[in-house]
Amino acid sequence: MASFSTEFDPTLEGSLPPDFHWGFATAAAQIEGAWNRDGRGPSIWDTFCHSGGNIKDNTTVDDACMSYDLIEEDVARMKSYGINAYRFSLSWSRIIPLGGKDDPVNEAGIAYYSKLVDRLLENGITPFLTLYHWDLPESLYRRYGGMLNKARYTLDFMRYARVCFESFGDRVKYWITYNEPVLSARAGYAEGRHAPGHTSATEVWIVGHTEIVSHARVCAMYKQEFQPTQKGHIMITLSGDWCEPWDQDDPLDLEATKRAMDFDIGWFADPLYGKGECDYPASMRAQLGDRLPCFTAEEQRLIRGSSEFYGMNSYTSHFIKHRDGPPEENDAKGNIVRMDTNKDGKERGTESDTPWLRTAPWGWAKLLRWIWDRYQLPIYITENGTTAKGELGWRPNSNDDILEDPHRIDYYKSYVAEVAKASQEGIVIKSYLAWSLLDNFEWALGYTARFGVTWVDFEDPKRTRYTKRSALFLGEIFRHLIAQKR
Ligand code: GBH
Repeated sequence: MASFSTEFDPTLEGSLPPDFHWGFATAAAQIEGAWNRDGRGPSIWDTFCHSGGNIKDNTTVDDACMSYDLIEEDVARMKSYGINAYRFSLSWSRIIPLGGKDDPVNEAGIAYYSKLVDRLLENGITPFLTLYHWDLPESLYRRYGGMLNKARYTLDFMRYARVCFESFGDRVKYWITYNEPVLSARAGYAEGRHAPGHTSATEVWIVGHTEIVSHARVCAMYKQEFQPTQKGHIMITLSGDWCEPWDQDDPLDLEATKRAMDFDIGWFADPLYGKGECDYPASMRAQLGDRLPCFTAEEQRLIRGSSEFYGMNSYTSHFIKHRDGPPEENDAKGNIVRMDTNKDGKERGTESDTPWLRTAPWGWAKLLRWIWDRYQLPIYITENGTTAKGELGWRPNSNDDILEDPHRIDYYKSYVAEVAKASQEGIVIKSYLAWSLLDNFEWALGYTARFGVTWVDFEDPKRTRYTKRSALFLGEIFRHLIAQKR
């Protein structure tokens, strides 16, 4: 299998602009390891893993992919894949071990990320930095309940952000405040699947409110104090998949579908980017009543327009059925059921190795247009990718063995083609960052879901990496799609 280029659609050649960013995304807790080294303090994910029973394969993030130790090797690998952008997250408790605004800064943590940023830039790779990808410092959770305390948390988050802007902002021009705030609030505080493992009907809405308000305050601070000299950009990354009614002719399914997208996307996107008053979607107010906090006038002004671009993570598409009867007490999805087929038996897509995820580019194409029409600002795709069956049991035959992953190649080929087509239509898309550079710690699923374009040997104390074919495929297709600078 020497080259894929013969398979590429000639009508899409050069459809992406010369300054298009393509590359991979990762997150600190999922890859770094070195959880207690060089002064790092614990995060709620360390505690969640160590307390046992929360992770499918009973593993921890203690060592993960050992990326803390292997950055030279990993950057060399990125370079060999031909990427021009890399999105990673900072471990707050590596930078400020106790997390708080008056707590000491850990210079070793700053030095680590500073070196990573330098290595990327030396290799022509633009860094995208996420401030918060779910790993709250454990001590803030203990002190005052973390995000449950908006006033105290926000001051601590702002100070952490300030340290990051001061330390890296001379070189880093793309900042992401939160990764998928819906997910960290919902899975962590309503469903209990993620740290800190709460199952509450009220906390999830408080945590979400803290996230959006603290995001907006950090954006205001960045724009006022740093952007004039550093000339970077700031945004938030939202998750969300396209939803389609299970029964097109059932008004209850039509409503449920709209509700599903309100709860998954509109919860944050409407206040941030919507028209009219800055508020949560009406369908959420209807279901949740006064469990959903209200914005003050000052918060409304800060939130609307705070994020400069639409940061977008999406993986699949769903058919949505209404649920009969009232929602479960801690429902945070809009009282719906997700289905793999619609009423006529149409499948949403080919299975991956992960039940929630199917290859469904038809919905991704619709979602790109929906976001563009509804929120009208440039889109940065910050995550998209899949697992593939058979990779858990794979073993390399030699050091340079390549894992053939046709399922992932088909996925990427179809999703990236939709990005190119949307771009030809005039939808402004600025980046495509695939999830993920490496197989890594998939939260509650531990190491049992491999999303990487690089296979990692988790039984090997050195965490040896092996290339998957899809890494090379992506390089080739983006060389075909990105127009040459003239
Ligand atoms: C992203 O989350 C994360 O940012 C990243 O850290 C993660 O590794 C990656 O994607 C792959 O999962 O209710 O059982 O149907 C993805 C968010 C996770 C949202 C699965 C929808 C559905 C689970 N998605 N979730 S279920």
